[in-house]
Amino acid sequence: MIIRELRVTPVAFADPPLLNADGVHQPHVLRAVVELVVADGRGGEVTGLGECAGHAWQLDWLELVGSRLLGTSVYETGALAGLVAELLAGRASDVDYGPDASWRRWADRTDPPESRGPAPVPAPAFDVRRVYAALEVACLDAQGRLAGISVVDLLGGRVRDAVPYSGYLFYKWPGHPGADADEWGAALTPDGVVAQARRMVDRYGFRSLKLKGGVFPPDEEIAALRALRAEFPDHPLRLDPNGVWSLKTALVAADELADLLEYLEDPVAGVEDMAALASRTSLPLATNMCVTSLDDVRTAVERRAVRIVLGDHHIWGGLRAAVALGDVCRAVGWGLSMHSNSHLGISLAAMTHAAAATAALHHACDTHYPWNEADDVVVPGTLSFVDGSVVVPHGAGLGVELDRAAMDRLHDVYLALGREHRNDRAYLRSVPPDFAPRMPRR
Ligand code: GKR
Ligand code: MG
Repeated sequence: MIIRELRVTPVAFADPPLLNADGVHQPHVLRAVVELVVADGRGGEVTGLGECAGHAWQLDWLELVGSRLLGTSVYETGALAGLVAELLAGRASDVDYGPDASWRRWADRTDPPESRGPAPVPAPAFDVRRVYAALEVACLDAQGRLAGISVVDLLGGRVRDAVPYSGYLFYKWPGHPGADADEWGAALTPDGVVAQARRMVDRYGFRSLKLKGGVFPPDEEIAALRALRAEFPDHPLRLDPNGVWSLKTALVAADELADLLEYLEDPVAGVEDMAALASRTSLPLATNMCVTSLDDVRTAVERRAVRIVLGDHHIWGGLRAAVALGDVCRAVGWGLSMHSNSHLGISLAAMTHAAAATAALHHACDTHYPWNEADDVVVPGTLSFVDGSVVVPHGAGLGVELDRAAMDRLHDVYLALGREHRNDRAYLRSVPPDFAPRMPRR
């Protein structure tokens, strides 16, 4: 079953002004839809779907790999991983990440350097895995379509029929500057966060809640968690400041949060500060920032830095790697959760298949999908949240179909934008000072 064509279509979909430690989400998220056209051996073909971030470098690298994929077998994902690594080896330093690519430039953050750990700049291998992951998902989707079986079965079979997700709460402006308020409205106070959570829970049935923190001073974020606890006495709660707290701040905050949280995610940056905090709090610490590959496991275990890791197939190198992470976590005694970034339905389906095949995953997974579901590229009807969970799609492969008209529309949006990178920080800085309410900085 030979690969005939790789099509990569960059798209841009609408996103609300969600605040994070780095800035604020821009009005559109850049993603890419990967289509792998494979001969079915009977004179026809199937198309496997994948999805990844739409940064310019990722598109360039997919294009580079695409030209060498043609004629290879869709079943040989091991060889594909080797090919991707070989073609992309050493390329990270050649890539133009843009003059103000904030996600790469933690070094120019405004908080004092002594309050930070090592900058979480991804190693080249990190980027290579991200390219491979999109292709591996498309290969598995195609394999499933060819065999008439589900991706979860290619991953070893399901251990659950439906995957629980957490409601992912964000501090939020009422709308993008210059635009009307969106349907979610503002969330800039504890009451605003609770109202957002109420809406999420009522609409999707989430049974766990995560607040993206690192936006306001810690005591305000702790107040929001207390308000959530009062409103949702039985929901496990999480807070994720994305590593921007100093160790000193985190020690105080951890004491206050000890009776409130299921886990505290990346309160400080770097494995050493996480370890220092872990040794002085009973609160479980989780990460998707200081353990992002197998290379990080040994140090994190030795330093006892974390108790929960958030996997993510986009980052760990595909669905099989995401499932295998469960075995690693079980072996070293870590809990496993799942990280998310803004994504479309192809990735939600992929995340759901991986989680359904991972016995060691005992925490509800993160997803940004409720923020973006109105602008999806998959045919509606397959993916929905019931009691906070997504039922594993039943069809062959990922079980979702591409809505080509929707993809074309979002591709036109991408072209009209003319933007090639995500830059939350530049967007925050571009907001006129008289826009109210302006995000307070620490
Ligand atoms: O979407 O603003 C966001 C998040 O901050 C995202 O970029 C993070 O990667 O959700 C993520 C996390 O858990 O760190
Ligand atoms: Mg996180």
